[in-house]
Amino acid sequence: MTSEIAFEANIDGLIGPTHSYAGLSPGNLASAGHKGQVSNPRAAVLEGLTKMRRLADLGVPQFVLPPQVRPDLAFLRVVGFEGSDADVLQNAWKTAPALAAAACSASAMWAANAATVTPSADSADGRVHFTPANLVTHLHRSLEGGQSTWSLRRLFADPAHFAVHEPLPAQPHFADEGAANHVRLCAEHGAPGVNLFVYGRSAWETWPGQFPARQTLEAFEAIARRHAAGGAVFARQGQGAIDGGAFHNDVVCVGTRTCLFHHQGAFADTQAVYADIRAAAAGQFEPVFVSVSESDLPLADAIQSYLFNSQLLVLPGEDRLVLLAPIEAKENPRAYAVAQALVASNGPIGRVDYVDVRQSMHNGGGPACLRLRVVLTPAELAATHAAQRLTPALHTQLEDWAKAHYRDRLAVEDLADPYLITEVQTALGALREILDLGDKFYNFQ
Ligand code: SUG
Repeated sequence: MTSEIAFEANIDGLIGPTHSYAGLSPGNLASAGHKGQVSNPRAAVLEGLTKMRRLADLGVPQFVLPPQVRPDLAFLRVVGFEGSDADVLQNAWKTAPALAAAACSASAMWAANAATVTPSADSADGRVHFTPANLVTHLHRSLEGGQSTWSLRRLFADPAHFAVHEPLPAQPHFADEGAANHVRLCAEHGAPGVNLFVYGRSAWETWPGQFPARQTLEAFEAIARRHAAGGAVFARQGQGAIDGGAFHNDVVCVGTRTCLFHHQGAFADTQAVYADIRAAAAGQFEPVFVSVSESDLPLADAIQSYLFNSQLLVLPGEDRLVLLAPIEAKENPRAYAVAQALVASNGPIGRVDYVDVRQSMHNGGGPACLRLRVVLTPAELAATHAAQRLTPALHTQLEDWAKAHYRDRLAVEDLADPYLITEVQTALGALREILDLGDKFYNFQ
């Protein structure tokens, strides 16, 4: 246990070269709405890098999580496709396009789904604990857990400070989507916190809605148990929120320090959630709840604008929190009015800034989806893999790398192009050097 000064580091997923719009996520309205459109992977990765650079320039420790290998030929071989790499990809697209599309998705970019994290201030053994998410609800996302585990173990390798667990058993009972459904509140980052775990269903019930409830209570109970996480509060998502397109809680809720900012419909029982958080925080801090009503911001606008899928930041030299929202929240008149009112109200949020991550937004991934938050003490920060920390020099190097290797146009049918396999492997081979990931990091030579 520690209450020494600590920082919230951001680990952003570097958007991969196969970023595309295949409409793979039922319940995610943006993904369905952009199905079949032509993507621009180069613009996507550059948008992500610009966001990372902005955070680093603001004084936030910023790290890069490398893309995973896609197309995932190992997966296609497991499900019966044989022959050369080109044969495997082309036959899969010909005879089982749903499997082929899943194998090509760049969805590991959404690092908020990479893992659930318990900082050392909250864990019984004083280490930072990670449980990579199994993401079993959607096939394309279920391919991520193994590589995410591997990747987090590279970045957080020191066992004296970090424990990167295995994902939970990969079946619906333990359906887990990681930090997208977890909010940590605290007096300050290094002090013990309240860990709010938001679930969509219990493992024993059938979800009555039209869209899947992706997170089970049992998954979060297991994670809280294995991390020995203090201050645990379990809250049920509002069914209306999931039915309206909030497939993760971070589409309608974000929290930092003492502030929980959420849509009125985020939770099944808001007053119970407030009472449980207050009880868990007693003696530590007084939580501040900022709820936005349905009349000020209808759920449909919250989901279209992604106002809540923002990064709520503690910045050096700023008294109040800064909300880094997607540009779509500025363009939606209702969301913009809410943002303006927040700042004027003299509450915990002092400024709202905007960032353009449109390529990711079109698949339902806003600024908050692209990053995994990890609270680190100075000693823990020093124990991370330094080559993955974003500096101005690394930013420039990664921009040049992306411009050299990424296409600026990718239609879904282009994913069947066997040349894409070589292109991606060449790009990732170069990235492996830039980020000093080691020869064995990727499963190709
Ligand atoms: O799981 N979209 C992702 C978006 C994840 C957003 N993350 C958070 N809310 N934290 C998903 O639905 C769409 C991919 C496609 O359709 O090609 C996708 O997987």
